[in-house]
Amino acid sequence: MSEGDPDVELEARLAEQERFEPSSSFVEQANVSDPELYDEFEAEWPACWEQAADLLDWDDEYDTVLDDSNPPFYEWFTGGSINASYNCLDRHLEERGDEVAIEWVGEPVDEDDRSYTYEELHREVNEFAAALREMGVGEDDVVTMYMPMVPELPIAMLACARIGAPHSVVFAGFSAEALATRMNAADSEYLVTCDGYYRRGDPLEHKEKADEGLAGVDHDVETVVVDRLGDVYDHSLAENHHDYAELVAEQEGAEVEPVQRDAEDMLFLMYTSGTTGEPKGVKHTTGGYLSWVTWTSQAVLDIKPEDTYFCSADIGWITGHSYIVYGPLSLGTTTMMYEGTPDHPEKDRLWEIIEEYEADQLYTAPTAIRAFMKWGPEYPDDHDLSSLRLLGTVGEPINPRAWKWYYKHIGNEECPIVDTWWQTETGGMMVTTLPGVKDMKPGSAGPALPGLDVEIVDTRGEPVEAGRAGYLTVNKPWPGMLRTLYNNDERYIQEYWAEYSDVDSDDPDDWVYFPEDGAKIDEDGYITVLGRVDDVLNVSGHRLGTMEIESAIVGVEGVAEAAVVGGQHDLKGEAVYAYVITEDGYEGDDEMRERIVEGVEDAIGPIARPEQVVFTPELPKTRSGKIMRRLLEDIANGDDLGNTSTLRNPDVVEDIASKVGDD
Ligand code: 6R9
Repeated sequence: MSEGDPDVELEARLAEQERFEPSSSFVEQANVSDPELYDEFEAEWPACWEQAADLLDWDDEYDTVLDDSNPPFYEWFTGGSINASYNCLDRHLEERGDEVAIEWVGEPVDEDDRSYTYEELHREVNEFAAALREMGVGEDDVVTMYMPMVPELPIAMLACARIGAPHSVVFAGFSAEALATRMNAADSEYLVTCDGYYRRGDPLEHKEKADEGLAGVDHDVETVVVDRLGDVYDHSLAENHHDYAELVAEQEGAEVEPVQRDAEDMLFLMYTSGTTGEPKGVKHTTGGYLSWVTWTSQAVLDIKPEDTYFCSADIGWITGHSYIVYGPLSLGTTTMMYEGTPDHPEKDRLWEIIEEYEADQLYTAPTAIRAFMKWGPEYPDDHDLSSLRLLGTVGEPINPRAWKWYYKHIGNEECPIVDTWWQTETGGMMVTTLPGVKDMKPGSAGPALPGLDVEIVDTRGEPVEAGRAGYLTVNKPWPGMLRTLYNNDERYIQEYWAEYSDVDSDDPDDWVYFPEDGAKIDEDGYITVLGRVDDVLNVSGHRLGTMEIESAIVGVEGVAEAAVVGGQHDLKGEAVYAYVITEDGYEGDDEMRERIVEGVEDAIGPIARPEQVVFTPELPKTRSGKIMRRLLEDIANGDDLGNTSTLRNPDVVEDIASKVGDD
C-alpha cells in the first residue's frame, strides 16, 4: 500500500479518534433523541418509569410505581396485573398478525429455515400452553427447558408465561449434572428438551444428556421432547416422556386465556454463577422485567415494529431471554434466531444471514467480534450489510481496537454502536449510550441510562475521582432488577447488598446494589467497566464461577487440591487456568490431565474446559493459608510477579511459573 492510500489514512484516523457522533440520519429517525430525558427522569423518579410500563398492555392498571417500604425487597407497579405472552403476541395480532415474529435460521444442513408470523406463533404457543396444562402444569410450577436454539424454545417460554408457570432455561451446552442441580434447586417437575441439534454440520445428540440429568433429579418429572433431528437420530420415549409434535397436534386450535399475573409474580428463574459452588437462582417478575426489556429495546436498540432485528446470542443466557424473546416480541418486531456457529459452513455465516434477511440491527458479543477481526475483513466485505442501522455489544469489555473494527467493517462508519453493560440480575441494560442522544467513546460503555443512579466508589463507598478505578454501584432500584435469589432471601442480601448498605436500615437511601464489577468513570460521566472483582470468570462472555470449576476438579480421582483462575486470552477474553495438586500415589500426567478436563466438562460443560492444567506440589499461600489467586493470575498472564516474600512458600512460585505454557 502506498502513501495516500485511503484505507491507510482511514485506519490512522480511526485509531486516533476517541469520540464518535451518531450520524444525523440515525438521530433523525431514532426512537429516543431528546437529551432532556436524563434531567426529566431524574426530576420525576420513580414516576419516570411509568413511561416504560406504558409501553405494555395491562389487565389492571397498577396503583403504585415503586413500593420501597421493605428494602432491598423492592416492588414495582404493584396492584397491576399483566400477562407477558399476551403482550408479546395477542396485542399484535390485529395489526401485525401476518408479519413475521420469529425468523429462525437453522444450520444449513437441511435448508430448514422457518418463519413464524405473529398469528402462527400465537397459535402454537396456545396449543403448547394447553398441552402443558393438560400435563398438569399449574400456575407457579417451575418448568425447566434444556434446549438449543430451536423455535420451540421461545414457544415453550411464551406458553409458560401464558399460564403463569415460571420457566427456568438451562443452557444446552451445560452438562447433565448442571441440569440436575438446577432442577433440584427449583423443585421443577417439568422438563422440555429435544433429541438433538446441528452444530458445524453434524447432528449432536442431546436427549441422552437430558436423560442422564433426569437420573440425578430427586423427584418425578414429566418430560416433553422436541424432535429436531427426525430420522437422523431415533430417540426412545420413556413412560413419562411426551413427544412435542403429538402434544401440539392433540391441542389443534386450542385457545388458552392468558392468566392475569400480578406485576410482582415471577416470570422466570435464571441460574447464574456466583462466588460459591452453588448457582444462584435469579428471580425476575412479570411487570417490572417486561417493562424494562421493552423500554430498553426501544430506547437503546432502537427497535421498531417494521425492523428485522438480529441478536446472535443463545436464548439459554439472559441476553437471549431479554433481547431475542421478550423485548423484541413485546415491541411487535421480527426477531431472528440462528442455530449453529458463526464460522460454519464459512466464516461469513452472520454476514450471509444479515444480507439475506436485511437485518436492521446486530447485537453480539466482543468475543465474537475478536474472532471476526482475526478471520479478516474479507468475510464481511463480501456481503451487502447496508441494511444495518445499529450495532450493539454485550457480555464483556470491548477494547477500542475491536470497537473500531466493528464500527468500520460491519457498520460502514454509519451505524452507532451501543456497548451495553448489564447482568443476569439487572434484567436488562443499565450502562450504555442512548444511540440517538449521546456520542460514543470506544472502550467505554457510556453513562448510566436515564433514571438510574450509578456511581463508581472506593472500598468505603466514597465516589472516586474521574479516571481512577473503583467499584460500580447502583444507588436506586429499577424496575428490571432481580427481586431475590430463589428461596434464599438471605443470600440475596449477602451477595448484592451487604457490601455497601446499612443492612439494618429500612431507609432505601441506605441500600446500595453491588454487581461485583470494577469500573472507572471520566469527566463526562462515561463508565468503562473493567471486569469482575469477585471469583467469577468471563469466558467468551459466559459467566463461570471458579469455585464451581474447582469443585469439579477436586471431584476427580487422585486430585488433592485445585485452584482456578482466569488468564487473558485473545479470543475468549479470559480462559480457565487450573493449578492442581495430586494425591500421593498419583502422577500429574497427560492421562490425569485428560480426566480433569473431562471432569470439568461433565460437571459444567465444554465452555468451562481448562485452557491449561498445571500440576504443582504446592499452591502459593499467604501466611494465613489463603491461596494467592492474584499471583496465580499473574503467572497465567506471564506478568511480573513482584514481591513474593510474604508468602508462606515463596519457592513454589518460580516452579509453577516455569510449568505454565509447557503443554
Ligand atoms: C448480560 C450479561 C454479567 C457480567 C457483568 C460484567 C460483564 C456484561 C458488559 C460487561 C463490560 C459490558 N459484562 N456486559 N463488561 N462491558 N458491556 O452478560 O449477563 O452473563 O450475567 O454477565 O458480564 O462483568 O457483571 P451475565
